[in-house]
Amino acid sequence: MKKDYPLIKKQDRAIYETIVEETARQTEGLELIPSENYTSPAVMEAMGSVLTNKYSEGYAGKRYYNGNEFIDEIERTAIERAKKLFKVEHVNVQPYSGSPANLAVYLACCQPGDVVLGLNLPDGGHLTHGWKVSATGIFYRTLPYHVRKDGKIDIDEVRKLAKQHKPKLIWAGATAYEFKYDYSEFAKIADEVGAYLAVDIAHIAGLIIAGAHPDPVPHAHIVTTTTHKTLRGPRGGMIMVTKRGLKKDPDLASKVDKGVFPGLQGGPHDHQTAAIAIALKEAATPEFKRYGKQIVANAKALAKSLKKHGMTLVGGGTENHLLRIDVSPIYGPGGGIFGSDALEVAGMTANKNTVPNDPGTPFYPSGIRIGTPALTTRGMKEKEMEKVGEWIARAIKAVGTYHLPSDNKERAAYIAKFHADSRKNKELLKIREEIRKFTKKFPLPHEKKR
Ligand code: DSN
Repeated sequence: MKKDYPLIKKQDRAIYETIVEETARQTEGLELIPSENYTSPAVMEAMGSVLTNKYSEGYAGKRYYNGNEFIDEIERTAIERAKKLFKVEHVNVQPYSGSPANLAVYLACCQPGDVVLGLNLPDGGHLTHGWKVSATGIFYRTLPYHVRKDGKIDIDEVRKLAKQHKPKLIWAGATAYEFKYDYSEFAKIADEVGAYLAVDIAHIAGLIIAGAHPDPVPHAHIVTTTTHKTLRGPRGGMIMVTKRGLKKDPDLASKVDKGVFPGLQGGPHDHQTAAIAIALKEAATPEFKRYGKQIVANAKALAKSLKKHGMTLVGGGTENHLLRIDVSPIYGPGGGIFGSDALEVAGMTANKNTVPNDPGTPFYPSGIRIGTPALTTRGMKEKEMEKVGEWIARAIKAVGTYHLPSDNKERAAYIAKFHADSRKNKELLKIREEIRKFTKKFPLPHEKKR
């Protein structure tokens, strides 16, 4: 299926041209951002459907607008599919994305000012797990726990903080974490202090379905996820309430629903709900299980290749879909920007990221975060990961002489010069050409013949 946009082309040349360019970027490069993926043509079709025209504030059978007979059916289908797939009691499929889903959990479980525990952002935690500049850190008394030197969550610190501060809510989950979670230990701690345990599986939802990561559902009260990462659906979010959640608080499902609407948002995005339903159907297939397992196998193969080519990895490797390269041995503190920009020039998209005990800052971190969900969707396997690891290492080393000036005033000019130089760097441009040729063998889902 070729993706043309004849109507946009005719009506709005400027937008058309940028879509064409973005399509080429997604096609000819290697997408390494672990929270991105290529969704299916069916999901994209739903996103462009007439469902985007409808308002449907409320829930199925209890709407504030008329004309929702078919929207109700779509939302019920999405909910039933999610309940079956994740084996949970209650699902809300309306959150616009992961951050609002998480904020709705605070509304359901806490009063403003209540204590909440979450993984520290520079250690890999998400903004919405209580980081100080997020609404969650502004309206609630959030306390961070950390990872140990080996990169794994310091569960003893979680227990100590919980006993000392008696949180209402404990988050387990991360946006940059390479290891499996001990959900049963989190659940014990939550029980010991009477807290709700919310597990954010945004990054690993697809791995859980595939059986490639432990399942939090038997342990958590609430599980939140985005739908566009390893789950490979449209951008969106879901909140799930488990049997354990309803046992702790029989009103939890209705508190969650009220947190989403009217707590946080008005009308749901019905085109997004239909696309989520489609993605959930796709995720229930044996093919998807193979996909989830291959993501992890690929990440392990990529870790092996990166180490072979001299890269230092946080925690020494990975148990899931993502890896962080600690580039401080190459660029010194705060040099992640040199690595991630060099990758971009070479045709690989990643993001600079903090590493545990980062000597830099969240804006100038010392790591690069990469992952395999999108490459795996294109059909790449372990053999290709060996090559990808080599390209990454070559690109990082190609600009290995750069170091972030410690003087703030010198930084802007230094980085501007780096940008100009890196765009002319022969080794990076050579890698880019090699990758452009290589990606032709791995079409995106919408390019495949059907
Ligand atoms: N969840 C983040 C990521 O992992 O990219 C974005 O908020």
